[in-house]
Formats: sequence, C-alpha cells, structure tokens
Amino acid sequence: MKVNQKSSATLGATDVKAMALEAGADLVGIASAETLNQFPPDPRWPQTPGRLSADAKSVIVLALRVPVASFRTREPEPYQMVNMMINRRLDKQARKVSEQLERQGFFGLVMNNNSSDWELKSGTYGPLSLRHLAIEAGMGTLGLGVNFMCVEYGPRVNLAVVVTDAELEPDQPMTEQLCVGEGCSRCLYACPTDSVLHFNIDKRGCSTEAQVTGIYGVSNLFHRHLESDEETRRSILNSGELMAYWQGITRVWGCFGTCPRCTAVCPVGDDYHAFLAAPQKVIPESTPERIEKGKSYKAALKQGDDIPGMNDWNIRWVGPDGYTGKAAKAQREKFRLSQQIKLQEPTS
Ligand code: B12
Ligand code: SF4
Ligand code: SF4
Repeated sequence: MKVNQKSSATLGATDVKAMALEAGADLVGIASAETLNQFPPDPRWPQTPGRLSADAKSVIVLALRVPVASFRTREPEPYQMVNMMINRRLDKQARKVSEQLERQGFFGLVMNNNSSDWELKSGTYGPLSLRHLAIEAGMGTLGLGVNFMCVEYGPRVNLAVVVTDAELEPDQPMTEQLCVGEGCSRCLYACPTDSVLHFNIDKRGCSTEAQVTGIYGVSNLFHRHLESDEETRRSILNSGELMAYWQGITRVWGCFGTCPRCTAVCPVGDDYHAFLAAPQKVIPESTPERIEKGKSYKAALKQGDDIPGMNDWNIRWVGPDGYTGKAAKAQREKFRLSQQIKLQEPTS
C-alpha cells in the first residue's frame, strides 16, 4: 500500500474536520491526547488514549444526531432501532476518516463506539469514555444524568472517535454548563428506574430499562434458571424473556438503547424546540417523590453541600461556570437566523 508521507504541518485540524463532515458527521471536535491522559474521567480506571497507543497525539470526535421521530412515541422499539443504525453509521464515518488519515501518512484507530472493557470497573467502562472525549473536544457538557449534550441537539446525539498520531490543534472545552440543572430535573422526573442522580447515574438501575437484554438481564435469567426447581426452569424456557434474549443475539434487539426517556424530555437543543416541546411537555412518569428529589438537589447546590458528581475533578465536564443560559440563547438566535435564510431561499 502506498502511503503519502506528510507531516502534521500539512494536515491541520480544519482538514480533518472537513473529512469528518464530508463523511456525514453532524458535529466534529478535536481533543489533545495529552489532556486526556492527564484528566481520565475516573483516575482509578484510566480510560486514556495513551493506553491504546504511546504515539496517540489527538482524538477526533464525531457526533451524529438521533432523528427526533423516535422521541415522539413512547414505544422503545423505534429508538432502539435508530440508535443501532446511528452507531453503525458512525462506525462507517469513523472508518472513512481513518482511511483518509492513512492516505496522508497518519494512523487513525477507530474504537468500538458501544463496547465495555472488563478490565475497567468490571465492564462498566469503555476503553475510552466518548462523552468525556466530546466534552474535551469542545462539543458540549454533561447533563444531570451524565448524558452528553450539545447546544444543537441536546443529548440526542451518539458519538464515535478516531485516535491518531497527527498533532492537530485541539478545541477548547466549554466552561458554561449547558444542562439547565436542578431547577429543570425533567430527566429525573421521566426516568422509569429513578437512576438519574446528581450529575451521576445508577448504572445498574438504568440498564434494566436501557438494556433489557443486556448483560445484567441475561445473567439474571441464567441465574434464575440455575437456581430454580424443574417446573420454573421449564417455564423460563418457554418465556418471553428467553425470546427477548434470542432477539438480542440475533437482531441486537434490547442490548442497547431501549429507553428513550431522559433523552426525549431534555429541553436543550434546537431539535427539542422545533419538534419535541409539544409532545414531551407533560411527563406522565413524574411523581411527587421525584419532584421532591429534584428540589433536594437544588437545595444541596444552594447550600454548597458536597455533591460528588460536581466535585473538583468532575466539574470540568459539568461546566465550571455553572448554567447561565448564554450558550442556549446564542444558539437559538443562530437557529432563528438559519430558518429565516431558509425561508428566503428561492423554492425552485
Ligand atoms: C457502559 C455504557 C452505558 C451504561 C453505563 C452508563 C454510564 N454513565 O457510564 C448504561 C447501560 C447504563 C448506559 C446507558 C445509556 N447509554 Co451508554 N454507554 C456506555 C459506554 C459503552 C461506556 C461508558 C463509559 O465508559 N463511561 C465512563 C465513565 C467514567 O463515565 P461515567 O460512568 O458517566 O462517570 C462519570 C460520572 O458518572 C461520575 N461518576 C462515576 N463514578 C462515580 C462514583 C461516584 C460516587 C460519583 C459521585 C460520581 C461518579 O463521574 C464520572 C466522571 O465524570 C459508552 C460508550 C463509550 N465508550 O463511551 C456508551 C454511551 C455513553 N451511551 C450512550 C447512550 C446513547 C446511552 C443511553 C442514552 C441509551 C439508552 N437510552 O438506552 C443510556 C443513557 C443513560 C445515562 N443517563 O447515562 C452514548 C452517549 C450519548 C450521549 N449523548 O451521552 C454512548 C457514548 C454510546 C455512543 N457511541 O454514542 N450506557
Ligand atoms: S436511559 Fe432510561 S432508565 Fe436510563 S437514566 Fe435514562 S431514563 Fe433512566
Ligand atoms: S432534562 Fe434538564 S436537568 Fe436533565 S439533562 Fe436536560 S437540561 Fe439537564
């Protein structure tokens, strides 16, 4: 294979971003591998580019929006389906960027965008944390339930990364918190498993809805089968649970992304205002207990309590300046102008 040997001087961040947008990404940003090596999201289990390659210099982050249609129904199936398709499409886009980098004389490692590494906190972390990478790449910040969100599409984006030895000018992380925070708490009200914590998440709780045939569900089914009497074992073999597990293996149904709720109700993003504000205005799952929990988070912030999800290490990804609404206002104005331009365009 012939590879053009070019230096980083001839391949800039702008060129690489153009590659990603050309490949179909909606948003792209660049983070420095060095910054990520210094600030692993959880230092006990470092998810660092340096672990993958000593030569890693930059990480290119691609985001692809999840079309709003699946958030206009309360059925989980459309979201699950589109979520899978978006991730596969991101894989292809990342592969295209990698191939182009290679033609320019650099490597581009494409990472599985939805896998976990058993060595990292018993398989609850991926080799890299894509959300934290997107934040370091200046694309957005973490929400109350630690979803990554951006001004354009709120949390309704999926992510992919390409790790490269090309030294590219990194983007600067945002310092403003995009999440409206405790005063909003809509994701907390909508969560069927009460897994949204204070800039943290109960992963096991979430996975019972977000991964109905995920690893916890499957291992519970096997355990029950092993520990049951003969009659129960037979009923398990004829159950809908086993069928769901089968569909998980054969159609990836239920393995990932089966709960759209925290994502659907989040009011950040142009797409929310354009398509979701009316259908998602009322949150039927909301209960007085959940509202009280949101209030207690608000009080904790006001009182200056210790909030582990917002500690000195984590605040970097939540947004150290707190919520001001400035970024959202600027984005709404940008969106309004773009709509006006569209309206003024000739129709033929
Ligand atoms: C494992 C995993 C899950 C697990 C665990 C989620 C999690 N928060 O880690 C489960 C099954 C629960 C899950 C669910 C979902 N996931 Co998921 N998931 C992943 C995966 C494969 C790895 C995540 C990871 O490595 N996290 C790293 C750790 C360090 O992050 P963290 O756990 O959030 O830790 C931070 C805080 O929680 C806190 N913290 C951590 N531990 C502790 C302990 C204490 C005591 C405290 C106070 C705080 C704290 O500090 C950390 C640093 O800031 C990624 C793909 C990837 N490689 O990144 C996709 C990924 C994050 N998931 C994604 C999606 C789409 C989802 C769902 C929306 C799917 C769904 N609806 O069914 C839900 C959303 C749930 C939620 N609110 O987070 C997208 C992100 C989209 C987005 N806009 O954010 C990703 C990037 C996949 C992709 N390619 O797009 N996911
Ligand atoms: S994906 Fe569903 S279960 Fe998980 S935190 Fe969001 S709303 Fe809760
Ligand atoms: S729903 Fe509200 S509190 Fe939850 S992530 Fe979105 S803006 Fe933040």
